[in-house]
Amino acid sequence: MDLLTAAEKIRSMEIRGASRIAKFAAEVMKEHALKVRENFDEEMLRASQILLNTRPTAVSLFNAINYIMRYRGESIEEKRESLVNRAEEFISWVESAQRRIAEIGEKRIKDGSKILTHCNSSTAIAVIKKVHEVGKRIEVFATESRPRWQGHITAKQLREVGIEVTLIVDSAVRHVISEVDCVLVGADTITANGALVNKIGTSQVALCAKEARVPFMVAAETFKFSPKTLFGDLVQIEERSAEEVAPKELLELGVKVRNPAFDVTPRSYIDVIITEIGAIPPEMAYFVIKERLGYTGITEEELRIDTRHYD
Ligand code: RUB
Repeated sequence: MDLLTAAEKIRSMEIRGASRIAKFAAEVMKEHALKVRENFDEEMLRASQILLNTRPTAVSLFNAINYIMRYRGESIEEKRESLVNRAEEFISWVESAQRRIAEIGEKRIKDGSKILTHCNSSTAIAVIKKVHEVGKRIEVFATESRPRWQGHITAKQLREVGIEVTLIVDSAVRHVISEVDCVLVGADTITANGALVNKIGTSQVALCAKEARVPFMVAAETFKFSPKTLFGDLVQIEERSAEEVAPKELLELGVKVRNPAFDVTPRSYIDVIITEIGAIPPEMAYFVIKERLGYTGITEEELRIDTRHYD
């Protein structure tokens, strides 16, 4: 697949969800590196830019590209080999992290639980499927997740493995929250101060959960933590087209539409973040970025150099 087709698949959301986007970008970078014959550095930089310009919010894409672009080598062949190895390492990180998160997360959900989830997170779903696999009886409330209806994908994926699922409209969360034992969602980005950026509506779910004293859990691989936020960068919230929300007739009347695709849940609403290195409080985000992602002792300037082509 050529680079522009791949980028369009992410932009149009044919490939979506923070983990899938990151893994797909790694596959595309690898495939592209295998085709490059000359000007390897420039060509891979160009590929990075094209992929990074697709969707702005999920830091997993940035972390994937940043990881892969730290290839080393003198000759083009050495560089290619190093890049391909790093892309493959990243892909196996995605796969193994999700398996580990499922094992850790399963223990946090009791037999007989009713779980509410929002949008379609492959990581949250991996946990829910694991709970079902080990024989606990569970039920899931899945929100529709307007305007793109990712909740339908969630409902289908859970139903296909025999899990009880009830689909609700996004605005029914407060109505059903008293029947729910825990909320489990995925993440697009976790900031240095432990805030969660995830599908629009997540913060309303968190608000309802807090008021009803229902635990709010996040399933997120460590590559969803944002190094850039250490230096004060704000996470860019993607605004998508009005056509996703409103029919043509309304738009023609001059009705304005806002369509933010993500929102921010402050850390005080989050009970635990289940990562592949453990179930941690959101306050640990800083250490995940510093120690796990290897930004130990790095200065802002070094981060800028490291990622200058991604801004
Ligand atoms: C998807 C979304 C998901 C996260 C986590 O948004 O918000 O909750 O990406 O998913 P979109 P995963 O559909 O706009 O990409 O756990 O699969 O990484």
